[in-house]
Amino acid sequence: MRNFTCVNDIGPLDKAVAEALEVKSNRFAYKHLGENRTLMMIFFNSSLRTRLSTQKAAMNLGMNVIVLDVNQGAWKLETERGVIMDGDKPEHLLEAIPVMGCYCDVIGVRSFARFESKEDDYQEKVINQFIRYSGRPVFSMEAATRHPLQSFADLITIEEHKTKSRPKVVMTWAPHPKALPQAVPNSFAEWMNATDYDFVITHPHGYELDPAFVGRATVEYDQDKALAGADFVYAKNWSAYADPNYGKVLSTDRAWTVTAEKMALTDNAFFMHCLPVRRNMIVTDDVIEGPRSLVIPEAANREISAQVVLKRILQDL
Ligand code: AN0
Ligand code: CP
Repeated sequence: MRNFTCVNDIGPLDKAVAEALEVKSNRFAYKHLGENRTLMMIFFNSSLRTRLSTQKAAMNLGMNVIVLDVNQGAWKLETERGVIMDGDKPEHLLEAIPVMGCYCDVIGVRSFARFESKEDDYQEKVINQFIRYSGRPVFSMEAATRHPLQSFADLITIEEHKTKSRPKVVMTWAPHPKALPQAVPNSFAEWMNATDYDFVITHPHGYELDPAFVGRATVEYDQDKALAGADFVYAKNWSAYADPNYGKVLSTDRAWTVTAEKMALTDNAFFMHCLPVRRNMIVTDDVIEGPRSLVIPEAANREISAQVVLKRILQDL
């Protein structure tokens, strides 16, 4: 593997899941693969799980790790070419990227949608510049439109817990006070569409995702109907995608919060969320703390998804 930014980069999902389970059962089997190799993780945005799980995965493979929080201690970076740099940004990404590439063998990048330009976000301008100018393999630690390490961990978690060959997986929008990217729901949809699961998306009117990500999913605007018979409930907030409301919060309607009453409509479904989660906005305390909540195993599988991706990148260096 050279770069990892979307589901297509991982190849057949059955093989990827089998490899993940093998890595999980013996996570130190490849501890020499990363010897004298350096991973550089670049964060333009905050993170708890991604930074810890990816560093742990790299250490399992014997790698050295450098972490840079761009907004804490590094020079502020200009990202647009052609700008007269007389403002507050002393350095351009076009120098910073190849410089970073000099000090490492593999680069992970977290760069969320900025909601300044839908075009820029959906063209993945930042991570694509890393791919183009770093001279190193690059993987996404959540870019503007996708969060593939999360989706891969979600898939592993579903495969570990499903009791039917084709489970019903329902991704539901849930309320949140701040404008969040579409990366997690886009990516989850992209990965679910690559399985043969029964996949349903439910959200209020106005929260339609990019049709390229919705794909073969069934879209149901009635959350109760969508939840009926579900085996997995995947909750997530996202801001509006459609123009003219791109990046806006249109509703914080707590009728969409995942409660025990909502979960009672399902077929004793598991509850999933990528975290961080706002309790009693997205999901009630009793549901997230309940016996069907998978949020912790899901987070634990982030180490595994990262390790499979790093292992494949190292094997192809
Ligand atoms: C981010 C998001 O919704 O994309 C990261 C999730 C993994 N969430 C927040 O910023 C709260
Ligand atoms: N799920 C996830 O990516 O969490 P962090 O934002 O804490 O990395």
